[in-house]
Amino acid sequence: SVFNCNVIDLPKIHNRSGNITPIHGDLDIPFAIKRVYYLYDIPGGENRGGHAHYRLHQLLIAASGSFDVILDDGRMRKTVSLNRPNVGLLITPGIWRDLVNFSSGAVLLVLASEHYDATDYIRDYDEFITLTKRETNK
Ligand code: T46
Repeated sequence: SVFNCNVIDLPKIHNRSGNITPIHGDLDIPFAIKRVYYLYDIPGGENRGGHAHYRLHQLLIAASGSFDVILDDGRMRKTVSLNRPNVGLLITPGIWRDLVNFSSGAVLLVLASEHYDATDYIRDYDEFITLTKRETNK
């Protein structure tokens, strides 16, 4: 559920010449990292996301700038604002996400537990709701 999608404080090594945030899979975050990708050059007013995943675990980081993540488990919604490079949002499988309000120059860094797999996406919201209902009735 959205209750399992928590914000994680990441390590920060600070000195007068700036900061470093190292992230170790399985240590700083609860999954091994198989893929890294980042979204950038997002035109003003554009939204991303609009899907859920069957298996993928992800950590979303605002490496630069800011954006809002609307999480939806089929029962409840919660919105998380990301705006610091040493904070990550964990998204567990089965959560619909919409990414909105990107600041200009925002960079969204994603650490992912699986390689890219187009069949892992649920891109139809009605289908997502049907699947979450089936899940709760088990
Ligand atoms: C997510 C949010 C935060 C690939 O070929 N390989 C990849 O690793 C990715 C991530 C995407 N693609 C292709 C698939 C589409 O043809 O890139 C195109 C755009 O992908 P999508 O419409 O899924 O983009 P977003 O920004 O809506 O979603 C992406 C991730 O797909 C998704 O897992 O959680 O970023």
